[in-house]
Amino acid sequence: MTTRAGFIALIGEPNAGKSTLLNRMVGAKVSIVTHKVQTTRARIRGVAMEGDAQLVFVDTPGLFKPRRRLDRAMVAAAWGGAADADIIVLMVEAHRGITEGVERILDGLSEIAQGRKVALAINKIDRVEAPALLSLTRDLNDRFPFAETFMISAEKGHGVEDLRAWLAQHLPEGPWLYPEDQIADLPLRMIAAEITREKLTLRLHQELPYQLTVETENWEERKDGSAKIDQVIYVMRDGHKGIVLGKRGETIKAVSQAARAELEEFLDRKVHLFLQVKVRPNWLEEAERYSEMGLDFKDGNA
Ligand SMILES: Nc1nc2c(ncn2[C@@H]2O[C@H](COP(=O)(O)OP(=O)(O)OP(=O)(O)O)[C@@H](O)[C@H]2O)c(=O)[nH]1
Ligand SMILES: [Mg+2]
Repeated sequence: MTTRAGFIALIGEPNAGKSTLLNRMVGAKVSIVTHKVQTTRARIRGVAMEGDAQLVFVDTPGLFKPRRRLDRAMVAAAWGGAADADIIVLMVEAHRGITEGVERILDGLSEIAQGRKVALAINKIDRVEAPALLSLTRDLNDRFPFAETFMISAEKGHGVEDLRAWLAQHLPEGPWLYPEDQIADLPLRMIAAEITREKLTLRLHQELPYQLTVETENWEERKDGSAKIDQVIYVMRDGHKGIVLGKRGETIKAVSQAARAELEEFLDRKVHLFLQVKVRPNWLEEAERYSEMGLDFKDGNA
């Protein structure tokens, strides 16, 4: 049997639907998704099988103009993911078209592509009419020599099978990189922290989600089969702590309940989740916070 295997980097602007597509390809939620930009902070690998091919999808942080150290580290992680991949899939939102951000990505892509196959996935086609898609496809292909264009809805599933089949055909021949039943390459404690961060991001407004981070401090397997998970939410100011806790602790309680429910489903067992909020004014400048997130602190150097 000839097997195929390789890495497929999903890149695009924040909110393009990269994590949604990764989860759909894998058939499980391994990367968090929100309606807000800059949700994904590090590279997240998800594994999918298609016939004799093993597709290792690499979800990356969105590409945007970085301002802070964290932003720079995220953008570096995204370009690094693309540079290491066998195939790159650029995701563009159908209804937004060629934005300034997309233009910048196309410029960067020309530099790093170097003979690598790059496919275009126009996502969220459920939001536009067909004629608009044709002209967008033409305009994008005029700007970059994409190997193939796909029109998809990562959320609804349209076109995803065709993309998967094409990717499987174009991966290099070689042995599988992960056991056949593995779906993610991310420590459980990190997935658990990401789930909590998703619930926080969904409930908190404006800049706050971008000024906090979540870490799993302790994970204890109990004799009764349950897991006791302790997590810390680092915020930058006292006032932020108050907002995260909410009136009479209502916000943190809701976050904790939602995160625990999802963790129980993911782990398929009972979970005791304990969240603690700590004020850490300088966490954005602490190397340890970056390694916990799976980012390289030095990538954030200005
Ligand atoms: N209508 C529609 N919405 C979609 C589709 N795919 C993703 N979305 C929504 O777009 C939003 C962003 O999706 P994500 O998967 O988090 O996007 P992302 O590219 O990973 O974003 P970052 O991690 O911030 O870079 C979410 O609200 C998704 O539900 C789609 O095909 N159609
Ligand atoms: Mg994402």
